Amino acid sequence: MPLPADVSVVIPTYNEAAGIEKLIAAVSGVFRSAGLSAEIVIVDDNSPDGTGAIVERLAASYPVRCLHRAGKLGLSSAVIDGWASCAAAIVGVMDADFSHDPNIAPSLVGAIKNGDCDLAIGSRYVDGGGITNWPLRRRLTSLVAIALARPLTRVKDITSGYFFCKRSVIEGVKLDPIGFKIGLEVIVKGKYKNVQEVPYVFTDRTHGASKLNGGEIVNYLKQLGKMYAGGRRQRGNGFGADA
Ligand SMILES: Nc1nc2c(ncn2[C@@H]2O[C@H](COP(=O)(O)OP(=O)(O)O)[C@@H](O)[C@H]2O)c(=O)[nH]1
Ligand SMILES: [Mg+2]
Repeated sequence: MPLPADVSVVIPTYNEAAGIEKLIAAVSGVFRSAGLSAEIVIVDDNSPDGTGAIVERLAASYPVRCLHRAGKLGLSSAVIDGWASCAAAIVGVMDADFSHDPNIAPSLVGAIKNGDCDLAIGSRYVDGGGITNWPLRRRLTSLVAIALARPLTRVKDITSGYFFCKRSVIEGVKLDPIGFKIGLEVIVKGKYKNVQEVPYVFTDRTHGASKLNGGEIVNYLKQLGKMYAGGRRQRGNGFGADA
């Protein structure tokens, strides 16, 4: 058996055929340039546009493998299934649509590797971070979503979908697969001492269509409701330098 990579980055996909090769090339290139051994784990939900087959083909040229699921089962459960298949000491997640700037991935992983934190989050809401070309409605939704979760944590970008953590942060933690916000699950329930937020500028997708719909807002409210009901207030839970 080959040694596991230092880092496994899970990328959930549903109909991302148009941009997936470019993304895999970019992510693997960024890690290689930073001297990090990384595997990319695509979790594809039987995309009708053939994303899964494209990834299978790319596995000959890039450090990527594809987990195939039978149908569209949701973003968070895709990430959880992806992580369950990983052996690396550091695991992470990013979207397939270039919204999450691959260039900051080495900084996120580096912050964990050099002992600064156990959880490193790509953040739109710390100095240097931001959002381009999101319609006003989407920006407002994001700000309201964050305001609603504010009492749960001191992390600024609570709904970030771009982060890395030590495996131990999520090991044995029951993550609820509801909805889109796997980051919130990890931020609130994960076992970590220190967290760091690394700024990046979120760009809206240029290929394909968003899978976020009104139903996800309801799911988010359900997810929050469960967290508040569970009394999982984590204020002061191991927050370190960044807080
Ligand atoms: N495997 C899987 N991936 C999904 C699903 N829904 C969304 N995704 C992926 O999750 C990421 C985020 O979705 P996206 O549509 O960009 O959401 P948005 O950025 O909030 O508009 C993308 O890489 C999608 O392809 C799903 O049900 N299953
Ligand atoms: Mg997106």
